[in-house]
Amino acid sequence: MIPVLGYEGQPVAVLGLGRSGLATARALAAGGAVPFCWDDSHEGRARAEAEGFALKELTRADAWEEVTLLVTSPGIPHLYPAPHPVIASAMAAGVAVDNDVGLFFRSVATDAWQNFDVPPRVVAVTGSNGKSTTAALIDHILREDGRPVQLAGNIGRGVLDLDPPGEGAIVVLELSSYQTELARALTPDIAVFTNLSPDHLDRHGGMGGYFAAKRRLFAEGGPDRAVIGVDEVEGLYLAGQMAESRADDRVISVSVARKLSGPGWSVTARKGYLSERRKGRQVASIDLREVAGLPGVHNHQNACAAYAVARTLAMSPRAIEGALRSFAGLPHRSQLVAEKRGVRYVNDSKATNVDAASKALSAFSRIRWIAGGLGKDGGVGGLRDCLGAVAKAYLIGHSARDFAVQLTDVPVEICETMEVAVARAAAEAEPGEVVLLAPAAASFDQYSSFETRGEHFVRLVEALPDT
Ligand code: UMA
Repeated sequence: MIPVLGYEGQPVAVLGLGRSGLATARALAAGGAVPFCWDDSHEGRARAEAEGFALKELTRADAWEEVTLLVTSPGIPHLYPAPHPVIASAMAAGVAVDNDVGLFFRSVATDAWQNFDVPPRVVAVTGSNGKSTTAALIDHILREDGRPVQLAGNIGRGVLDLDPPGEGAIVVLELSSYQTELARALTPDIAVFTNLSPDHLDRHGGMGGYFAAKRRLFAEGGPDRAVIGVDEVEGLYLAGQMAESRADDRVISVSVARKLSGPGWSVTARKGYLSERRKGRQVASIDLREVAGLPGVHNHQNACAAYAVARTLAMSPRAIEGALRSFAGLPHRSQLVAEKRGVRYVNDSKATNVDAASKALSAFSRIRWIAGGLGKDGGVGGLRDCLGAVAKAYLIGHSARDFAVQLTDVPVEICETMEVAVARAAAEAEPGEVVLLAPAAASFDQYSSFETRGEHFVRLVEALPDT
């Protein structure tokens, strides 16, 4: 763990006792602070008590008299749609509010770093889509190169849970807008912005607030190097703001929509070919079409961003290419589960909305599509232009009938359950086709999470006959 520095002997309140909150309480205690914990749920409080942490009812009016700092968890609203009452009362009492990410950046560099020839570096990845895959891919590429690397953040491990980085180490963080908006310190050496599309707008007061939260990673005077997806206007604007001139190689621009010319540094992917350009010349290229773990244009964007980071860290294009080929993908995100009787089975259970499902559907040329669950506003209406590769849709869950009404251009079958959908799709699929779980809906009507839905799909596929 990374002991939190700067609060020795001081009382610090911790709100939310999930993964990030408990890691924070441990790291505060390790640094000599006196953590007081609170969680609205009985289970959360019980977890902290089981580890010997003191509880303090932060909802009481006199809770702040002797508290220096409140550290809160990303899932707890601090601003919109309304601050959690505990955060509101801390702010009203003039108590500083921070999160584990802010404490990480304040505490990660220690006196020991002065003795390192190569100090540790922190890579932070944000964006709307692809940030988990990009962060995991950077971790994988560097690991394959034998670098001491660790991965944490929104991807599932609290940032204060990391081991203190040693000589030449690299820390890769996936950071959500919830995390970047609140952190009081944000000083990565390399920052990555994958792309931007509407998400979590209720938590940020709209699109402007959402972009502002992510932009905080790129504050003026911030990262030594910024890798920025420029296919949306926000990324283009950010890249322009970071660069001193067109040739400034502090910014590496990434695009999967167009060829980038000019004297700057860019990594683009078009028609499956990754191309790196510097000073107006192509310096390397990679054929991504055969990289099984990264299918589709959205994954090519992730590959470009991870490639750019690895180049910044002095890896050769050929070494990066080798590592891309051995990347297995993340569970539930374009995850190739099996190939049986010439049919590939792909689990994209994380495609819980239309935007993510459209990207999954654009990645393959002939698809048996398993969709449905707890539908979102607009259902699958937004997917009408993305169905060219769909041979048939097998619909499950609460939204099955609504989706069937909307999907007028492709054959559909109401299957209700995953068992029936997998069996029917497997029976009808021809060699060369892909059976794709990309639900375009939340899982909560039939499962506790998108992970349990994806795991069920995987179990059913594994049970299918091999020949
Ligand atoms: N809680 C309260 N009051 C509230 C709300 C929650 O007390 O009003 C308590 C809950 O009872 C629970 C704790 O807060 O005990 C949960 O805190 P949390 O929701 O912040 O979850 P953590 O377990 O700390 O996980 C967080 C991230 N969760 C969220 O951002 C919602 C995890 O990202 C992250 O992996 C983890 O820290 C480690 O850094 C998850 C996520 O869903 C994967 N992220 C969102 C996304 O990807 O879309 C942003």
